[in-house]
Amino acid sequence: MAWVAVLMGSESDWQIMANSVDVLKALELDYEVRILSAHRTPEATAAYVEEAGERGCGVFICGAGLAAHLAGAVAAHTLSPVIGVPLDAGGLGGMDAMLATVQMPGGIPVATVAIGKAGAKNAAYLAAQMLAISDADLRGRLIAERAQTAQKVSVQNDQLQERI
Ligand code: RP5
Repeated sequence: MAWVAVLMGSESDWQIMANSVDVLKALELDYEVRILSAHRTPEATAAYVEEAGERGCGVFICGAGLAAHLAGAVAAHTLSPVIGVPLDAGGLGGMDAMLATVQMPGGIPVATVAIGKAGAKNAAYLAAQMLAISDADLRGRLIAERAQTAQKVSVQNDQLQERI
């Protein structure tokens, strides 16, 4: 089965990017995690993307802050889907990373999710949904997970009604 690469530009991104890994684990997907930087380790980033593709990596999730070129640099080296997670690493609240990640030139797409924790989680769900196109078991796990989420909201609503 295809697996997911979770990449980040710095160790300082891990606290947020761990949310991607938590979702991948819960959905029983195989994954690898690497610190690779578009600017600090450009050759190693390109080499990893190419060899990961040869080893069956189906989707790349890339988290980065500030100038946040990691997702774009990865997308330049693969035809597999790349999902960018903009991170808040400085004074601009992550808007810097979001604009850098989302504004790709035509022909080299990066699917960009929300800044921070919600984006990290959604990157993993989106990767799972992509792989579920050709994996009925995974699709079943995603359906079950959504039903659980709906059930949680319903319980929370009942509890709120009792309090007001
Ligand atoms: C980006 O610069 C990284 O993705 C990180 O979000 C940010 C700051 O990196 P450090 O200086 O904390 O290593 O490339």
